[in-house]
Amino acid sequence: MRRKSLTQFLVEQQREHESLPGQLRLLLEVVARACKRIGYTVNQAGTDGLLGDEGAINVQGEAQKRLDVMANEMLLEANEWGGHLAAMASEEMDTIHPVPNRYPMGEYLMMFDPIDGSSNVDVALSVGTIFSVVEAPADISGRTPTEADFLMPGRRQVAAGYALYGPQTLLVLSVGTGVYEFSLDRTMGAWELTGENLRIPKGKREFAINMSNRRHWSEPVRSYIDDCMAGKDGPLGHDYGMRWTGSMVADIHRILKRGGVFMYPWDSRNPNAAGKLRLLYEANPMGFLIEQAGGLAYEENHTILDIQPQALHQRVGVTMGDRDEVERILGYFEA
Ligand code: P6P
Repeated sequence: MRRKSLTQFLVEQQREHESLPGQLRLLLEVVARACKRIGYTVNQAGTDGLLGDEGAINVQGEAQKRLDVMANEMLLEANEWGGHLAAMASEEMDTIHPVPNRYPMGEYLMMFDPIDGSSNVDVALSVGTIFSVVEAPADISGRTPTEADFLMPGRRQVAAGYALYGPQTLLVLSVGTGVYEFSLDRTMGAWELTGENLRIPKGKREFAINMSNRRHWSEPVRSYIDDCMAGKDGPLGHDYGMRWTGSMVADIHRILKRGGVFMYPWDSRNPNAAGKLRLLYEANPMGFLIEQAGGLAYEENHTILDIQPQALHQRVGVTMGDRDEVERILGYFEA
């Protein structure tokens, strides 16, 4: 049977839910097309000589990959003329990118990480693009957008999602009515619906964390992971598996499909920065999807989506995934 296209899905969502206005539907279609282009570029990077560093350091203090810069340009170029957005912000850009005056200003703001986990590309491992959409402040059309306009809690997101460039090229998104997965049919270049209303499978005893950071973690995190490592004879009474791919998109996708929990917790290396991951470009959009799929997303003992951002590139500690497992971890913070 023919699968639904992304367009048909979004038109039906718009018809059934007033939460998907026409402008937002069109924005998501543009983002999907840009992600398709990024996916092709990533897939061809080896033969097209696009691997390696750009030779610059981004605002995060990370070596910028050539593909980080290209993917960022692709998202800016694809989204600035459509009249859906007032401005964009990117993990790869020092400050925001207002829509150029030659184009109409729209009613949404979009934040994105153009290629999350980009160092994986050089060794042919999965990477992804993460995006987050909020409604712009009502008065934005009469003025130039500012960084402050982006500093909204993740609870205000009207859409979020990611593209995963791996063995399959996938687009996973939510507009607040559940999580939906689309697979790229390369013969037609079309996104086809392959997963409806994804729910995190319960009971998968598997954690994703970079174990080499153990000495930097807080005591509750160390105790939880040590209890997981103790296996079925330990306090948790179960053997646990572990996965760590170096790409949040790949780890979160596995959790949406197979269960488990993802952690990049606060660590002592840089106490002011809380954790490594960025609130606006990684934790909020992924936290939105995880909650939409029945899971929980926390920084220590408070929900990520309710954090009031103080800065565009603010970092945050992250624990998200299976509701029961996250609640188990919360118990270590309350002990
Ligand atoms: P580490 C990629 O750089 C990223 O932001 C996430 O996608 C990923 O989960 C994490 O950092 C990997 O960090 O310290 O293990 O390299």
